[in-house]
Amino acid sequence: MLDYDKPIVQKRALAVHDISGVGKCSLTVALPIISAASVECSVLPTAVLSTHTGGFTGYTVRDLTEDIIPMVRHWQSLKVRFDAIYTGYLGSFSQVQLMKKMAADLSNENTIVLVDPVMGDNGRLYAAFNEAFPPEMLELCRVANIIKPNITEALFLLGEKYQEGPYSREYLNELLRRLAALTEKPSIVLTGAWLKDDPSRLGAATYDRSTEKIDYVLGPAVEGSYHGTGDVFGSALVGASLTDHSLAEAVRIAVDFTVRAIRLTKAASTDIRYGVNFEACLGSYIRDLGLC
Ligand code: PXL
Repeated sequence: MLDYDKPIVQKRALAVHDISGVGKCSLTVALPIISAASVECSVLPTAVLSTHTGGFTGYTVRDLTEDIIPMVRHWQSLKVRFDAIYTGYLGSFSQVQLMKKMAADLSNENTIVLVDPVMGDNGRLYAAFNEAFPPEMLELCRVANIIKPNITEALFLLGEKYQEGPYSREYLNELLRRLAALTEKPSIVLTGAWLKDDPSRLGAATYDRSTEKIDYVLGPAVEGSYHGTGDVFGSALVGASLTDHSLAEAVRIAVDFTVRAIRLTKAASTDIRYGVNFEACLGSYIRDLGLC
């Protein structure tokens, strides 16, 4: 129970994503989930779209690159600093470069910079990106404390060919080690970890930079590729990381939350383009965080 008379210093995260009006991803997911962790979720919107670009056609896009520098300058004039900076879908090279330059200006000495190098899935880049984009994204990954690629994004960062799962443990361990060598600084949370020796489960493989240890955090595998689950998982990871959980604990909480939302959505047989019913799982997420 909260003691309403006790002074609480609230943590503040900055979510840097687009707003896709319909489709449940990016900011429409980050805001409610990070807020559920009792963390203030400030936003730096990178673009406004009518829907996300995965599986819809005819969507509108308004790029907001021009607004990024003035917004950040204003926050600097107010001396605003964030406990976490969480970047996701960045629509252009210049947005990636701006975020790389600005992350330090908005950080304090303990800020967690979590970069989700959103670029593609299932072996392919999303509609807005071409092959020149991954090397730019790699530069942003190098200033992060945690990166959260899926297998497709990890292989694009490494410049390697996509492989279909399930994977051997050795393959994923090596992939993590190569990515760790390439990025030098961040811990890595690799999503879509699906093992040949345990194919009924799916989750994340983690490389903890401080210990160089690799771990697997798995839950039941649910068939189907549900849109926006990367953002649901990433947002839950940010919330858990800012509520005093270790990387391993935060990944466990985020995997459990995402799996529950996917199971509920599968049971309801809704169109996978419209995202997952994470809202119904916020109560159990808050409980897992130990907040009630
Ligand atoms: O969930 C990733 C994402 C975010 N934002 C936009 C997207 C996608 C993936 O397709 O298109 C606009």
